[in-house]
Amino acid sequence: MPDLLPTRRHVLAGLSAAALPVMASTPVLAASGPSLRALAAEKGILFGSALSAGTMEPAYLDIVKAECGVIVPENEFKVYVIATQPDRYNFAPGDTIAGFARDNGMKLRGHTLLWNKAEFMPKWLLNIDFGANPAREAERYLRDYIKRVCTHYGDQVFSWDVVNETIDPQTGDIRDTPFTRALGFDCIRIAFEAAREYAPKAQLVYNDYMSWERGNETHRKGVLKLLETLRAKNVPIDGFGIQSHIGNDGHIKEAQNDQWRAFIDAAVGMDYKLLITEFDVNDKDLPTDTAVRDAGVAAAAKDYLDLMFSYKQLDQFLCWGMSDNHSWLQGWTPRADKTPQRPTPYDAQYRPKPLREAIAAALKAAPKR
Ligand code: 9MR
Repeated sequence: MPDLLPTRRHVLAGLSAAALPVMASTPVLAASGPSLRALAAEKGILFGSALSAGTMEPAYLDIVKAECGVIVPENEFKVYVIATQPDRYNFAPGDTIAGFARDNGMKLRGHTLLWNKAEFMPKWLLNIDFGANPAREAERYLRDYIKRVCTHYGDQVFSWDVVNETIDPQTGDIRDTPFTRALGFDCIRIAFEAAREYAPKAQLVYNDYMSWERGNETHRKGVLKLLETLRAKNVPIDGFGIQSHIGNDGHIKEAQNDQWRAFIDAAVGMDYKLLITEFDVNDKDLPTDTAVRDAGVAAAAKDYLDLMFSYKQLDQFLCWGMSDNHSWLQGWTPRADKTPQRPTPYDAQYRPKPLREAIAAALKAAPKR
């Protein structure tokens, strides 16, 4: 039986989804046929989405429950939520998401133990004084933080983004943060070692946003160098999370397929598992017209996913939100024409879009892993 059906009213009225009024009580006008979770599972892929504690209204959760087999907290496991002050740990927002996953039989990913980017550290941590022996104190802090977070969530988190975005896309080098100033590359090693120690059953992942479009060459090079170094130094790491915010640099039509394949080939050649961790499609260089835009988004997604699913090392695929109204892109990279972005599988009224069809088609075409 399909997971979701059009509503009776929808069918009886013979209306197109777009013509329906939106009411608070409107049931989900979701896709008919198998869920994305089921389509993915047939190919050995786990499908899911980010979920944020602030967007848990019932109609949205209906979509998440119908479509997803795995959830990742969008912000609630980040250090700026958990550790707003030194020696204070607030797990309440993260527990809300973890509870939802558990109650609904979904797996849980963790994002992220070390987001090694100054911009996303709480102010107190950014200005931290590691004292007379900064390397020792920075290591002590990092290990202790990772221990607290990993032991709090225990085995429920089956896969951790241990380190996120530590490569500067402009230089290809490791970013400058309080941890790299005190420890250099060692902070990355320490983070993975602590994660292995305190989350011994979890898959450990490096996650970053280098993309397949023009303009990402230096970023890709830097990430590859990092992946090589991690292997050369025997750092405990299992997977490479490719965020997949495609179109994000405004070059949606300028994919560098050959360079991208060479990049992924190199990662799998080093025996990394692959994950799509944060998929969405930024439509800011597509025209205003909704139909044209949705078609452009769907086409870019199909091309991208066909390429990615051709790698059997890829067995997790998460969207960064399931509906347009809950996408980070609305606030972060608004369109010049001021219309809302349409980057996710469902629109703001929770109706499935051509992007959902493209995802379903790519999953159906994917080889089994
Ligand atoms: O979607 C997230 C947004 O709500 C937050 O304000 C922002 C800063 O914490 O982070 C966004 O998620 C990012 C993710 O954690 C890492 N990769 C890029 C994502 C989009 O910016």
